[in-house]
Amino acid sequence: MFNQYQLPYGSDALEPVIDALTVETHHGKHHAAYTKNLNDAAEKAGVSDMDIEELLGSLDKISDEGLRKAIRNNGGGFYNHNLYFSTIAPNGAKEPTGALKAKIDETFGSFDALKQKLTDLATGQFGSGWAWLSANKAGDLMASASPNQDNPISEGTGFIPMVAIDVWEHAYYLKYKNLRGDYIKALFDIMDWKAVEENYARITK
Ligand code: MN3
Repeated sequence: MFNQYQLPYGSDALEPVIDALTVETHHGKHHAAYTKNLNDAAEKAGVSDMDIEELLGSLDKISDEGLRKAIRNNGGGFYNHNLYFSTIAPNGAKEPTGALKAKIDETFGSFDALKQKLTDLATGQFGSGWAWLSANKAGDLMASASPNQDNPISEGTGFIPMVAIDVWEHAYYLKYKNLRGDYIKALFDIMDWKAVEENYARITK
């Protein structure tokens, strides 16, 4: 059984960056549907007890093509949104510190350069998808983008995502309409880098 991340903040808590109706629709409808559809497909495939990262990293072991596709899409949707909603917050830490900050500076030059890189990847992702900051067990960092509900785990990169930028239109269209760039710029204002640092510590432990 896979459990949807429950928001520790109210649906209006991310205003004005993300409006309450978008949070309610995104978390309460889209994310909830991915979770339900994942649980249905996982039960049929006999993989309900697997860890989600392990499951997304071994999709080729699911022999039924329809179930494999359902778990790739809905398992990705479940996992990606758990990450997205758990790394944004009304009063999150505005910048990384410690080991993560040092690695960002080493890899990308600066925190601002990383934000620019993620912005370029997110605005450049054609159609629906995501931009990511990921880490591997050795602590290396990778910035990348994926289509649909894919992510660096289902793509077999060996990296685990720790920052998720959702650029599906359902994430921003009610408020930002076609202005994806404005949404991405604003999204950085509510990212919680303390939560990201906790992800980095977990991935590299
Ligand atoms: Mn979404």
